[in-house]
Amino acid sequence: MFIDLRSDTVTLPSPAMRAAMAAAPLGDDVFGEDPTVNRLEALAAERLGKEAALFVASGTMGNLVSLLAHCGRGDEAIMGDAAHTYIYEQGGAAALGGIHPRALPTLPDGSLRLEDIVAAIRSDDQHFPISRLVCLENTHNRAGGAVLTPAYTAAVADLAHSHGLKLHIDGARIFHAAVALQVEARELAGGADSITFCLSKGLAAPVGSVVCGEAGFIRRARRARKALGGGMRQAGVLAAAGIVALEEMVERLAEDHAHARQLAEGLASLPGIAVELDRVQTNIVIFSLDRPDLSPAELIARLRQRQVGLLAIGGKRLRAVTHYGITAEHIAAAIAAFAAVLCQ
Ligand code: TLP
Repeated sequence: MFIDLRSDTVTLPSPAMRAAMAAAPLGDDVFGEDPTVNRLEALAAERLGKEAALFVASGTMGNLVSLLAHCGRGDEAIMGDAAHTYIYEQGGAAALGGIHPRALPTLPDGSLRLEDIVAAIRSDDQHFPISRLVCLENTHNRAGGAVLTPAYTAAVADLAHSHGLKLHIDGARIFHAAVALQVEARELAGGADSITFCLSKGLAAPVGSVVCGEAGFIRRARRARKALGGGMRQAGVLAAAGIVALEEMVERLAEDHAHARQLAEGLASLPGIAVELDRVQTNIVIFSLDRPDLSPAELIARLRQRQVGLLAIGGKRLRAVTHYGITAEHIAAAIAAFAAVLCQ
């Protein structure tokens, strides 16, 4: 069996999801008439403590419609230089929305310095774009799944609001953060004006993400979704799996976190591998390979021959992600495969 640690996006729907998809009552969601989409949106809004929600095709679409709903052309969005929105979304907000990204250093724990945010907010001067939005990411992908606390998020929200800016959270893995911190997801979304989370990563639904925020914001995001071609008609067939994801798949994320720790500790003992164990807080393990005789690409190729999948994320860094379908036995087998490659 292939032990696929490349991403939690590879998860397959559970039997309960397949059954719910087959049985879901459907309608035309662009008319607002798909009862299953409506149920998912109400459930998501309630879980995130927001007024309303919008089902979208992907995390990328969720972030993009959020930025389009908050910002106009020529407005500026402040974000980390390691943020998914900055690195991995094709610059969509700039390309499609004319939104100028202002990148600040992302700290190793996934946060932005409050002083850096304040310093980046533009004064009222015709030379400058208008600062409109701050974006955070929780958990932080390139910071190895690090979590941002409710206190930090509230501090950024207060700061943004006191300068007339909004706060968006890319919460693709917000439920991982909630489980790791043992808080409700709504506490992590507290002061944010919008939050996107993904159903199709650790929560194992086959497709989709949800954007949550106040009703007027969601109306604007819905318009943006339609313009992007994201009006999905009988989307309840997908939303049904999302409902199961929210109701049945959140608590089990603790297993994925335990497996990530098991993997990180196993890797830390191998020659040429460096893992910062403190940074392994959820289901992502980022480590570096420092061996003159082996490049990250070669390590990946050799592990693939041994039925283990990983991703290279630049330089000497590699990433492994645990998820639904990966067991403690798979992790033990993966560590044995690493040992066979690195110690031969
Ligand atoms: N991340 C993917 C890749 O794009 C890197 C992964 O394998 O981790 N926000 C965050 C924090 C994400 O990690 C991702 C996906 C997204 C947004 C985008 O979600 P999708 O892939 O649904 O567009």
